Amino acid sequence: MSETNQNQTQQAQPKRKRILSGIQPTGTPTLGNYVGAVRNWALLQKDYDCLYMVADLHSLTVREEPAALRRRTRELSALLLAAGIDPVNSVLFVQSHVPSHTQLAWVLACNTQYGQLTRMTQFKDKSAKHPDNVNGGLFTYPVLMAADILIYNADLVPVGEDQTQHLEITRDIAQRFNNLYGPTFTLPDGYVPKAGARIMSLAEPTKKMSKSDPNVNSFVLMTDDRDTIVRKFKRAVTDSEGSVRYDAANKPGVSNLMAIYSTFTGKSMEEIEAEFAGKGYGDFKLAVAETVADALTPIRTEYSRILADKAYVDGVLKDGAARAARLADRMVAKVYRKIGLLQPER
Ligand code: ATP
Ligand code: LTN
Repeated sequence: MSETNQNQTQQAQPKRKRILSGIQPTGTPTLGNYVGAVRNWALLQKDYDCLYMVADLHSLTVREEPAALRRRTRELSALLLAAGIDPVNSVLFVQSHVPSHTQLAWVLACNTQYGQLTRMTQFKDKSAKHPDNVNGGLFTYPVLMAADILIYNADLVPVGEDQTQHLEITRDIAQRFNNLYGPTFTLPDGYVPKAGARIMSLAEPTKKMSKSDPNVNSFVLMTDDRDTIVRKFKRAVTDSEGSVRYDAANKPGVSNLMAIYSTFTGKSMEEIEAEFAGKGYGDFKLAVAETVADALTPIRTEYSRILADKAYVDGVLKDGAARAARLADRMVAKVYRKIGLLQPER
């Protein structure tokens, strides 16, 4: 192809939209993290330019042993690769490896109102959970998250439902900044799956399934083996009615299991009700467990293989950080210029 033709072809192709998302290395990801976020991260790679990040700085808001944090950061990276994140076409990196995120976070913090931050439900929840460590990082957490997103001009942010408030504040911060200093940031949209955006705890189905829950029976981990998955689903809290029927308000346990089953099989709630009509919870729980185990087993196998090659994982992260930093550094320089920070001599 001649150079002119090539240029024309390139011009004809619309620019692909950009995605950024992150996950904290606070424990092994659960089925909730998978269905609400990670699975979509892998699927969306086909149509978007994607950056995926292990949010290690965000995880500092909860106290953790340094050695465990280091180990979990590498493990989570390996698990994301095992779940289908393609490190060549997407960018996989660790948040702290790209220092400009924290540089932008400071500027954004100076453009975010105290009152706005006090309204964040995650801040209220986490403060209640860790009353001995209500630190400044927990309070400014959404500002760093806004920086993660805005620094790449991300168009779309795939997350579970619990993060929608953080996306709203991100748009707010971006809008306010653009009004003050001229068009700078893209206003990002959330990508929250229709089904599975809020998988509930198996032990207390009115609470969200969370990887930092102290009760190991409350979650299924992405790395659990088949026997463990079956055991956890068998123990899942249901109700005494004995019929598989969707009613989130009155039958939260059964409805949660139906939602999980639906996201993996594509079946509607009506189809699931028909499938298990006249059958007990035992059969239903086993079917859900087997379906989940079928989906997670290949990821678990791939995870062990990838994690054994530490040099490979570290190499991916090094390459990812370099590619991310090229974009992020440029945005910070632009923001610094716009707000009037004197440019240093180069
Ligand atoms: P922690 O328990 O440490 O608060 P977490 O399990 O909530 O962690 P995060 O790292 O905060 O996990 O979240 C990673 C992604 O997974 C986010 O997009 C979040 O919205 C999504 N997610 C978390 N829990 C669930 C859930 N129960 N159902 C659906 N999506 C979820
Ligand atoms: N707060 C998110 C993790 C996170 C994130 C991000 C998600 C940190 N930075 C940027 C999307 C975009 C959470 O899942 N708790």
